[in-house]
Amino acid sequence: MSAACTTGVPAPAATSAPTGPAAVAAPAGARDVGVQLFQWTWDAIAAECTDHLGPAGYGWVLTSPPQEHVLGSQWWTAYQPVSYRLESRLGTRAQLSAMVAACHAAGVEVLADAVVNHMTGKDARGTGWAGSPYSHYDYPGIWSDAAGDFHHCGVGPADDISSYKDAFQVQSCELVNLADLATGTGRVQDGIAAYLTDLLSLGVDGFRIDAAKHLPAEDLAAIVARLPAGTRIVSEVIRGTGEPVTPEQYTAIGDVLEFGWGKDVTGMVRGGSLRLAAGLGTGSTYLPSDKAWIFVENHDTERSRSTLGYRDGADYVLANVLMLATDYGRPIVYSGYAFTDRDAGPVQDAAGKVLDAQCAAPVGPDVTYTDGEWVCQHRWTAIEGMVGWRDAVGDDPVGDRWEDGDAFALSRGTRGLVVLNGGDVEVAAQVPTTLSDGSYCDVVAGPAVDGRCAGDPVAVRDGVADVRVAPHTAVALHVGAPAGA
Ligand code: LAG
Ligand code: CA
Repeated sequence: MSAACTTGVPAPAATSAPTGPAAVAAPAGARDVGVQLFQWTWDAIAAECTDHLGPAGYGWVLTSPPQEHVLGSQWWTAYQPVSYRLESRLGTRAQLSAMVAACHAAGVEVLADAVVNHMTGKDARGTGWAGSPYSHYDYPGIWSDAAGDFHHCGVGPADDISSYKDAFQVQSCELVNLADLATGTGRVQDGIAAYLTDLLSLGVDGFRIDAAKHLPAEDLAAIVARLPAGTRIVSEVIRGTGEPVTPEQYTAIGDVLEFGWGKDVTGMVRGGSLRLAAGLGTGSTYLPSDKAWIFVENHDTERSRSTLGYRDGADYVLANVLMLATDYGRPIVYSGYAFTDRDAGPVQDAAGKVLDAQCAAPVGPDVTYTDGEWVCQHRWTAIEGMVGWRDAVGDDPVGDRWEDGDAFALSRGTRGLVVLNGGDVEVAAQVPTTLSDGSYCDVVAGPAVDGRCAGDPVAVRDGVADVRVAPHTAVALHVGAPAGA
């Protein structure tokens, strides 16, 4: 597929190897869409950056945790670090390094999931993926109880968090029995910073801080202060009603995941009124836009089914279209594999190494996926088309809004218009727009081939777009995708 046809935005020029995190920062408003490639191997991510993410206009990729982990087939072994060796069932250090280089050459930044609040959660001793021996509170050469490296909060019999209304418990007790690092000590801060610095030395651009809510903000700030300025940090702080630890407490450190957005769009869609979602992000209940990273789902909400997911088909696509159209926050597309069992890991070989992802064929909202198949939401026509749309509108703000029944439109300055129809009947409407007169391709319907739109071309005349939008679909036009170009 040609990038020029899809997006009108030229593929990024190959850049020389960046020298540090600041060197690859994207200009504000351009290529700011990320994708979480959940449980993808380093080799598979490298190929995806070159073949799809770069050409489609994705600006960055979030990987699963790269450090040595406990053994087991479940996906969540990655969230139980045994050491900070960059050796996991997703690949070796060399493969990780090669992946970062390949992604950078494709114009895609790399963020790693950094598990720094805790180590393992098993009471029995064991050996990690790379052969390191460990027990619950002893990681030879790294952390030990003898050195005071773990919290033992003394609440309840097992030191587990039992109340999220108590900040001390949330931050100093154990999250599901995971050995909680004493992140207030200089020794632990140095050790964690050394791990993150090692990742930066391979060219990684920044980090999702896993379970950031469970680290006091001042501890995380002390760790981040040990990293070079410009390192991208996005803290995972799940917003909870009435909880003392809030996402806002982490904004001085870097950016923060805004869980409210995906939760609210899901509630509106499930309640049958997508139209209400038009205004998401305009109130004051979320993080400030320049700090917020938004998503329809992540690997946890996909499993708890607390948000829309791939099984929701057309409505899930609409939520993604809206996320990519809004000027609130920075969007992250999620891409995973099909599952029935919540714990099921990705497909592995006999030794437990994850097999390189290969997208199901075809992919899209109407496909039924077999367990283990890679759903590749980031390649779905409508989602990929909207990534190009977003790159084309850049930092133009949301302009005129329009609505009619269950349909509504958002425009972004003079560069893009999207019309979403959450209802059960087709909408045919004259939608006001500041796009110049002409004929445009609908990029939700698919990329143009040889200058011919995949869907019906849409005419704009005298500041009005003449659109037909089928039930539970969207139509999106932008200056980079004129019809017949
Ligand atoms: C996260 N963010 O704060 C991750 O997004 C989330 O996926 C992680 O939980 C969690 N924090 C810890 O990093 C995942 C699974 C848990 C799993 C945990 C540790 O959702 O189910 O716990 O990773 O692997 C599992 C078992 C527990 C058990 C624990 C310790 O499910 O029953 O107590 O392991 O053995
Ligand atoms: Ca903690």
